Amino acid sequence: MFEKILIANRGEIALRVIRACREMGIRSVAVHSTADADAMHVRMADESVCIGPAPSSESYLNKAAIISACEITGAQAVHPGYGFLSENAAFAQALEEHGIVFIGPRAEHIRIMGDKITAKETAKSLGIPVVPGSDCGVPDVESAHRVAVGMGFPVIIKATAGGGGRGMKVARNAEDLEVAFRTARSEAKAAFGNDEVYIEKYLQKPRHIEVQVFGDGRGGAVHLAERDCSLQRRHQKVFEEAPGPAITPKMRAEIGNICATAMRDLGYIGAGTIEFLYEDGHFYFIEMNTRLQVEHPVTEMIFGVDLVREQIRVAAGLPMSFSQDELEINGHAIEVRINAERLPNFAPCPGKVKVFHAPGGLGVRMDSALYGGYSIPPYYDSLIGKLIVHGRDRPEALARLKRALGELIVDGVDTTVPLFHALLAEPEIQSGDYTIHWLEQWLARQFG
Ligand code: MV4
Repeated sequence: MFEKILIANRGEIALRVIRACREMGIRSVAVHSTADADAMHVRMADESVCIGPAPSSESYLNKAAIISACEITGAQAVHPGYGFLSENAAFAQALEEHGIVFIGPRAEHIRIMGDKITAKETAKSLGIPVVPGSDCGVPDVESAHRVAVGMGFPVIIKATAGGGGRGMKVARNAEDLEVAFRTARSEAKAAFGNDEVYIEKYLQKPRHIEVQVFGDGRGGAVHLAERDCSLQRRHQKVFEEAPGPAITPKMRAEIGNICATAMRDLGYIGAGTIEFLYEDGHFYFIEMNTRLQVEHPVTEMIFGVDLVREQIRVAAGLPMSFSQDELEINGHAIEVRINAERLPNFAPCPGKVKVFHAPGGLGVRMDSALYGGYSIPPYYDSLIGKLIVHGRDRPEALARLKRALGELIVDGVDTTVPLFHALLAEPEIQSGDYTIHWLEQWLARQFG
């Protein structure tokens, strides 16, 4: 096992990894920008190294500085958390070339899933159901037209290098197609420096369902059911739950086994998430994330497993500490993302936190790097905490969420907490009857 791990991240996810390290008797190294000298992850780690100035391009994304920090401190492995370098194949490869272990999948698997056409092709060849579409890059409007007419409108045009919603355009009919195609291309070029696009049948009222998978890279792979992350605003998740309220045990076992088998065949190492759109009883693969996700705690809560510990184990060449038969869902978990943002526009609201009080009690988990007196810097994303609740069933988890939100105090900055109080009063949230469009439509009704 590693003696020392460097965490190439900040905020709550850095604490999450430090905690797993400490329980495993592994020393932790924090890295930080000059803007984060007073951050909790720096205080909580065993050691810390300043790796650059405030902009993440010069610090948390600075591969050379992070590798130097490993060499200075003698860290044998790097945990990338989520975001930043977590899905950067070149970083995983550079670490390997320096004899440092990347705690994540092999660079090759990161690369395959980073290109959305290759990802889809790979998924399809592994037996995962995919959204009907062009199955390869579409070079011009004429080809786009042929593909679209072939499968029927509406269609969606997506950037090959995209993901997470950037560079997507819907064409409702043949008249819309040319503008949608050209706009998608130029946005893709501007955002990713690659103007390749592909086309899919547009699903009109799906849910976003993602299957958690985990592999040991040596012929072992399991699934840990799904999360429903349909409640999003501008492709940012705000509320996530496991298991999915619309998914039956039979469907869960079917799609879960397909995903686990696919990961076994791929020789996948570590944690991964296979994203689907789910509509009318069918799953359609859209993307795979080759990292630990923000919302991983809801899965941990219903299975009682520590996913970061497992990531570290398999990266060190040890087997996973559970098999598929030992994984059983217990109850229901919900996560809400607490952002330092001002409603109704969700404008970032950095600044000094005067008082911070985290909720507690049975079935309550608060993952946050806040403390009273901390100044939230303006340079990074606005996530300041995740409140995760677990109950014996969904109604109990909802009641516990309401109770815990009432205990949370964040004084000094605006947060998204009032949004969750309002959401919990909605019948569709109480019943679990929502799609990927529900939240944006609700926000439009509330705030116009
Ligand atoms: C789609 C879709 C409908 N049909 N693909 C948005 C983010 C990216 N991961 C995929 N996305 C979508 N792909 C087809 N064929 C609708 C979306 C989508 C969406 C997906 C998940 C969660 C929220 C969403 C909000 C708008 C659009």
